[in-house]
Amino acid sequence: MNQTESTRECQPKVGIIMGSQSDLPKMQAAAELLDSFDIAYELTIVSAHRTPQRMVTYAQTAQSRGLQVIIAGAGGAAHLPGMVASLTTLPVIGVPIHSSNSVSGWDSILSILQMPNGIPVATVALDAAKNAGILAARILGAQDDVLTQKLQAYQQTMQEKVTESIQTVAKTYPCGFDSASDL
Ligand code: RP5
Repeated sequence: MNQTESTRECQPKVGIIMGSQSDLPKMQAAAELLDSFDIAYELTIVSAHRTPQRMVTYAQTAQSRGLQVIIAGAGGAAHLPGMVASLTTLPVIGVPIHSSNSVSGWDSILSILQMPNGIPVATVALDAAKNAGILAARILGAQDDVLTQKLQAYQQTMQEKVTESIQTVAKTYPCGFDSASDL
């Protein structure tokens, strides 16, 4: 493999950022999901409050560096996703983190969710970094048939698992619903 091919294959399409290393145990689920779909990403720490200039530089250079989606996780006074969204036109997915300085998690949920009109952040559930990865894959999949097929296979696998669990439960709790239909 030559250098050009190597560079192209490693070109990150998704930027995963978080306010602190303490967020990583939860945010790594987004990275694992992207790995499973062979989507190249970069991952680093960008703190809105402790490294504000780094946040500005990261967000303002993200698109020119080839990123197409940003996943931003933060806890407590979680300003990182919203501020990054204000500094780029890329789609930003926010992950509220239940962190050491969270009151209950609602603080970070509402900080990320309640954005003003004009600057949206696609907010996933508390600690739901995996869903942020899936959402990033879906955004990229809109322009990528191979990725769309992988996403369809992923959903099919989930459906099959639920079907298996329905059959398992039905053995213990028989019910008329399933026996009366082909569902
Ligand atoms: C937020 O403060 C970070 O995103 C993290 O969730 C939280 C706590 O950070 P540390 O004090 O653990 O570095 O900005």
